Amino acid sequence: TGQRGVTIWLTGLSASGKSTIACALEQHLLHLHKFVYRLDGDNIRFGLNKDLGFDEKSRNENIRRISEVSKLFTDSSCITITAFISPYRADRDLARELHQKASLPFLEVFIDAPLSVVEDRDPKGLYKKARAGEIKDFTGISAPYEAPENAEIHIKTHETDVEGGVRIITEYLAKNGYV
Ligand code: GGZ
Repeated sequence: TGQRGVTIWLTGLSASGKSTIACALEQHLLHLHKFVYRLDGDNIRFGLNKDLGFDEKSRNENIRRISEVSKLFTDSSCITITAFISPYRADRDLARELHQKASLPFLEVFIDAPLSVVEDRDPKGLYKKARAGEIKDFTGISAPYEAPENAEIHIKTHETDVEGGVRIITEYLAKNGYV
């Protein structure tokens, strides 16, 4: 098809909107008949990475494996969308480096919303549990989130709706010749 692979790496807090935007972006690209695949907690943390938890070392390993898998998908000329908190800058930098070494394009997308906003959304009640000490090492509450400083794309989900977020990404893809 002449399609060029690219990894679109979404990072952000729980309930920031990563999965929602990833799904909507995937649908949009499928409608354009693109070869696209989405990696998220549902197909990774219950399978390949079901041995991993949420302490720092486990998250490092979670992201390392996802980086390697996304690299393989993208090498097969797939548009690969990943939706993981990926809270550590060093882990995201490693993901980028793995792609760069293989001459594969990598786009970091910061799905940004203030903690107060995501805590207010709290769709699964996880923030409430984390505040109550029922979940330990919870990102934003009792574990760090290191915000990107040089992401290619920055989407503020408290100011932009899902379609707007998808448009920001697809316009970037078009402008840079990926679609
Ligand atoms: C953060 C947690 C935790 C802890 C369970 N900290 O909003 P969700 O529920 O559906 O998505 C979150 C998901 C985060 O997994 P990731 O693989 O994206 O994390 S990382 O990239 O940091 O490895 C959340 C749920 O798992 N969850 N415990 N302690 N999120």
